[in-house]
Amino acid sequence: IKPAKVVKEALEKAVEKVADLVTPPAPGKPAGVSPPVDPPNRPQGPLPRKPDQASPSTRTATGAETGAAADTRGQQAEYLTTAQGARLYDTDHSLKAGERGPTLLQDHHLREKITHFDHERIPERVVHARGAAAHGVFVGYGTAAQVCKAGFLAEGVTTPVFTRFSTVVGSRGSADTVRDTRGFATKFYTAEGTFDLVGNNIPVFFIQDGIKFPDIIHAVKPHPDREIPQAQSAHDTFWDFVSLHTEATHHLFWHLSDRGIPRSYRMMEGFGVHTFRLVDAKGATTLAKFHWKPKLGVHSLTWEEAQLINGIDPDFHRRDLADAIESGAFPQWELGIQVFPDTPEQTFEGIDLLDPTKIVPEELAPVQPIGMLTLNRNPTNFFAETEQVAFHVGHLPPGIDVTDDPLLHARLFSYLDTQITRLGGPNFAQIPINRPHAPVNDMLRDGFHQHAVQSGVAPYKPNTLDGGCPFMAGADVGAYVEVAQPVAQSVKQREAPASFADHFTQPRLFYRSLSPVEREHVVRAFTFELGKCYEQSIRERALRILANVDAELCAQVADGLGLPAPEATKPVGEVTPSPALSQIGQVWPTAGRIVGIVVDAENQASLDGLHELRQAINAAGLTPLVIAARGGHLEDGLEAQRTFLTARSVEFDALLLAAAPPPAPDALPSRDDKAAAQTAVDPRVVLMIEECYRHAKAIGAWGDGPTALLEARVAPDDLGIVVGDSPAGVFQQVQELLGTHRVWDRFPATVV
Ligand code: HDE
Repeated sequence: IKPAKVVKEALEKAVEKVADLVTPPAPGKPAGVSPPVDPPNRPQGPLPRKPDQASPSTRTATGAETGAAADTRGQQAEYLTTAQGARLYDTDHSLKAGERGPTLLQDHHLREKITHFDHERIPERVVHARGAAAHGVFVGYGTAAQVCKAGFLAEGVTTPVFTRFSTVVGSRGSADTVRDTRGFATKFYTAEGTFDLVGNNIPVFFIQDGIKFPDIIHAVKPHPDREIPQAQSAHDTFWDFVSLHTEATHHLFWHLSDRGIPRSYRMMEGFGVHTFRLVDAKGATTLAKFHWKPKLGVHSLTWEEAQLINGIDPDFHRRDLADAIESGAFPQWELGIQVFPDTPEQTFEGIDLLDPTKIVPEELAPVQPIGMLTLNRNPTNFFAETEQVAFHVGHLPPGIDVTDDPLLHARLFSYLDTQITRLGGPNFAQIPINRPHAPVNDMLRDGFHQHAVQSGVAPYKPNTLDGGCPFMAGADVGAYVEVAQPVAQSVKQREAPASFADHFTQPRLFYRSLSPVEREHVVRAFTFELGKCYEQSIRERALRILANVDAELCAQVADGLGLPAPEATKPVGEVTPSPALSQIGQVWPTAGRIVGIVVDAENQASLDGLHELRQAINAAGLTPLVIAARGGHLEDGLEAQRTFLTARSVEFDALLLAAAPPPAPDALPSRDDKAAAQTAVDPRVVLMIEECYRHAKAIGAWGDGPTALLEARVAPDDLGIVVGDSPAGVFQQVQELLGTHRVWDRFPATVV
């Protein structure tokens, strides 16, 4: 009798649950309009976007504009099912022999759910594990047609793309703003086959031959014994390697410059690094280097900001990219090429074009624009798209070929190889994000995760049984034909050419092309990184390299380390600076910048004109964030988006002070009330001002705002401080200052 009773009760409970599911929604509560307080009991639309994301315009690229339904969520369909499509009535309780009894092995739903979960993680990328990506479009200008026949570069041709940015060293969960090189990989889904431009934000690389890649990566990754430090280059194994391996010096200088700590993925240049060979419609060839030029200019964080952000918002770059796209501030880059005659020597002005540790200064070979990239849609699912995307330098369309750069050749092997492990077999090209948009008709068969149901009996060539199909194409119908490049009669050997031997002239060229403030940052970065090494011999060896590049730089770093500056052993001569290498000195668009506005809810005057100010900031393409002591409602249509507890200066490109808010009760949780009472302005606001000042940011103030400035010991007439009567007038001047990114003149550089 007892078991029957238990079964009956269980059935009754199940029926009750099913009845719950079909209960209609409360009247007057339309689905998906406002966040439900209680969990919904019927399918509803996705939650609305948060207010920050709705500025500067409420436009998103998720609708008809791109044809993608980014808001589609699997969870929105009506009933939960198993992977086989059977509807479920309960997913919270395992099937048990009685309420308190043991769990039954026959519970297929439990086993399917747990088994799938157990296998949810795949190996992260061995390098570039941490990344963020977006969809977009590339439009060709047609200007490349003279040198390259690739169809996607023709005038007005629009090609869908997917771009993934990344750090190199850190693991998938590491912080965004570490000092590192950034990956900049773009998949062009062209009509002639996929083209992957797998580049970095630094135009040179640490090594000249791919066989050394495992060495440099083992050196920079965390120490194998304790697995520390995470996502850092400031440690002994890295400096041990690069101080012994002088061909890394040029990349090292870029890595330690402001390029190693970008403000945003949207504000980075990208480089294909290697020299490629372009082929025109008649078969003539040209050598070329690819460059991405950001419309917003190249901007960086300060080192202190970068370190703070790693703790405060480890997702800073990922969030910045997604928020900008969500708000309609679509980032753009112009694709450009430097072109060189395809001579047998493959050199230009004495620079070996096959050496990936060398640049060709833009003043010698200008970057010529050939198209525009716009990122306009966020991925719908991080794992399916950003994690599973597989780039490969060998994915080339007709018109783009490789050269004999030995680094590029190792890469041509590595990407496919690593993806077989990472994506669980050879069929990853069938994953939606990797599927070419050109028709695929291969004879690759079977293997793990085969999704195609291939018909026919003759996946081989030649055949008669499948009608001889598929046939070979000629160049006239778009076949990819490698350039018939002569190969030098030579001996087999493991050697580098003599033209790869100069490791110091170009680092000097880079360093001497920077403005004094940028050079000062490089000096500090070397001093910081070497200061973090334990081994004295490594520091001394690194200084010997610096002595060869620039005696002044070496002396300053040596001074910081408390070591004597060594003499140069292979000093290089004078160089002609390349102004294009400096990121400072130009005025850039300010779109997409974040402006913090400090208000005091108790002081009505500080709220006056805020609506208009927010509108003006939005209209200028920037994002205003109102900061108050408490979150929530301030007045009609005005909410505080940050509080003194959640806001930190590093989130803002500029700070506006509409008030000098007194200390809130939660201002100083770790200090006694007496100390708090002595402060006229909330100390967290004071800290925000101090940090913005130190990080050379523009600060504006009106109303009581100047009082807060004084509390932070910032003089109202100092450089980059704007004090005025009206919010709009102050913002206008602050926006002008933002055009140059920072007010560097506030702190004149001490380096020569
Ligand atoms: Fe990569 N690199 N790389 N690399 N690389 C990978 O491929 C490799 C190099 C770059 O967002 C891996 O799928 C070797 C230069 C980017 O998914 C791997 C060598 C440049 C990304 C690999 C290099 C890059 C990768 C790891 C020396 C700039 C991320 C996971 C011969 C031009 C792509 C993967 C993404 C990823 C190998 C050097 C850029 C292991 C052997 C130079 C942007 O295959």
